[in-house]
Amino acid sequence: MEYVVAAVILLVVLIVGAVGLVVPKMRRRDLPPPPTAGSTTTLERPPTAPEAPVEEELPPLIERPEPAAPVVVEEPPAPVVEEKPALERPEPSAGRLVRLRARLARSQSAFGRGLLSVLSRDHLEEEDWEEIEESLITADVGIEATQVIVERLRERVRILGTKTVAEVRAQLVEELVAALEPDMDRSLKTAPHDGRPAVVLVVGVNGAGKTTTCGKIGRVLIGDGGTVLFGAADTFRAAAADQIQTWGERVGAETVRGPEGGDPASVAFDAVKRGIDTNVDTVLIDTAGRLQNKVGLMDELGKVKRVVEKHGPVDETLLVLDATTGQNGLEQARVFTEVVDVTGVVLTKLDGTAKGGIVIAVQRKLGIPVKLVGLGEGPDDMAPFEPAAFVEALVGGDA
Ligand SMILES: Nc1nc2c(ncn2[C@@H]2O[C@H](COP(=O)(O)OP(=O)(O)OP(=O)(O)O)[C@@H](O)[C@H]2O)c(=O)[nH]1
Ligand SMILES: [Mg+2]
Repeated sequence: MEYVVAAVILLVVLIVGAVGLVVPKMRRRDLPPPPTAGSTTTLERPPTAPEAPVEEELPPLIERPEPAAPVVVEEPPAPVVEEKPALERPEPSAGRLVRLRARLARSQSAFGRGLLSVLSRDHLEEEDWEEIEESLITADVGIEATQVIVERLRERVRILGTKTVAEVRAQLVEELVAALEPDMDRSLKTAPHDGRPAVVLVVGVNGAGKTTTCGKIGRVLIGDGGTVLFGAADTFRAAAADQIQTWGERVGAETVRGPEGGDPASVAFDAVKRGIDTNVDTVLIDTAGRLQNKVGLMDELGKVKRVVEKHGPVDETLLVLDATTGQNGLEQARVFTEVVDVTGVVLTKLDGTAKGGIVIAVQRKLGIPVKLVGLGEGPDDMAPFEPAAFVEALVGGDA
């Protein structure tokens, strides 16, 4: 029995051993031969069956809903942008009188032509000088000023023995310029100082051009890079405040206004206060037109100025005179000056009159410089007053 068991075990061992030797050999035979060094090897790929396209539908990674029918999203209506008037930026004011000269010359040409025709005579007789005098008086130079000018001119012609028309004309121009006192300070005090805005008060009779002048000055100041606030101290009519406010909206200046029929002094006071608080450069106060012989209204104007001065002195009080009112302007200027101490004159509507000589009369009579001239209704039709350019335009021609 023992022999049988031993024989069986031996047989099993032999069989296992034989299998262990044969199977690895069979596997090794399946492998491709190792590449020999230096030979080019083309990798042989075992022929593979062409891959059949995977038809199988893979489940989508992200569950996507079936595309829904396009939903028309209603766009919210575009916000209504309120059309603000585009801010206007005027050109700097330098050299304006030269640009507007043609306009002045056009209206003055009658005066200039008259003078030139007299001056072109060979010899100036007594009546020729009288004619020159008349031309000047007609142009509102004023009797007194005219007499002085003509007297000086005659003297020069006599002493210098002036012969030619061009020479007499040149001398007349010189005399007129001299009569305009070219050395007077015509600068507008509109620059802020002591940490507060400059305050400009604009006064005059009805319809002289005060509101327009405020607007034009505001435009110039803003055009030159400054900031401006308007005080609508004409509380008689709502339309008056609207008028100045419109100017403000066009150039980007705030307007302080009060109730219709309210106290103009308090509106003016509030305007200056607001100007101080908002740190603007210049506050321009437009006042209601008033006749110089209405005592109550002139008192009211005095009060406007006094109340404003609680904030500090007014820097400029501009009297707006309509050039077409002629010598009557002198009386207006005298009374206004007594009430509010006018520091400068703005002569408007010079484009529509041949009476530009009023400039000379105003300055001589009152010693107040004409600082600005109005030469039209347009927003830029205003110029600093320059005596030489003005006289050239007044006399006309370039001879
Ligand atoms: N041709 C011309 N018209 C001007 C000039 N300045 C003002 N005007 C016109 O004169 C009219 C009166 O001007 P306003 O500025 O309203 O005068 P105002 O002094 O404020 O008038 P009130 O407030 O009613 O006293 C307007 O039609 C202006 O367009 C100017 O230099 N030339
Ligand atoms: Mg007005």
